[in-house]
Amino acid sequence: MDRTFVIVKPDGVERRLSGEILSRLERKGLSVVAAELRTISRETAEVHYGEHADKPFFGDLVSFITRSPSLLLVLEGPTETFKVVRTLMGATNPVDAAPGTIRGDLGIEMTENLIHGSDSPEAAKREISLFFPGLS
Ligand code: IDP
Ligand code: MG
Repeated sequence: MDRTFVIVKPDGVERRLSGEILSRLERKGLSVVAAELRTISRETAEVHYGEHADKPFFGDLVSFITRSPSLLLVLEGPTETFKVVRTLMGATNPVDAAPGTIRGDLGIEMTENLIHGSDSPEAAKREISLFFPGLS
């Protein structure tokens, strides 16, 4: 089985959409391997979003992702799980995200786009280790 890492971001939990979002991922055929409601620390957020450290929105991004609890998920499916999740998520900017996707159906603003999903198998491995170091 193939695993990826997902975050229902603070806006999704605050809006009580964590069940809706997890339900969409489960209905697609993915299984929950690990789940935790956790307020992400600033240190972890800075490592997680390290690729964006030089972007003008980095400070706001770290403040946003740490502002209240997120639902952290490790999900498993038969193949290309990261891509399955990315397809269900929709485009980064919810304004551009297709109807039927999580961001397309549930969001409007780029800074409050509900969900993170690893963007490659390598990122999935790295992010699972960062957030769930004890997971075998
Ligand atoms: P992704 O979440 O679809 O993988 P990334 O490009 O990796 O998109 O960006 C990470 C997160 O940073 C996005 O989900 C979004 O919340 C935020 N972000 C990306 N680009 C911008 C921007 O131009 N302005 C503000 N926030 C942004
Ligand atoms: Mg990304």
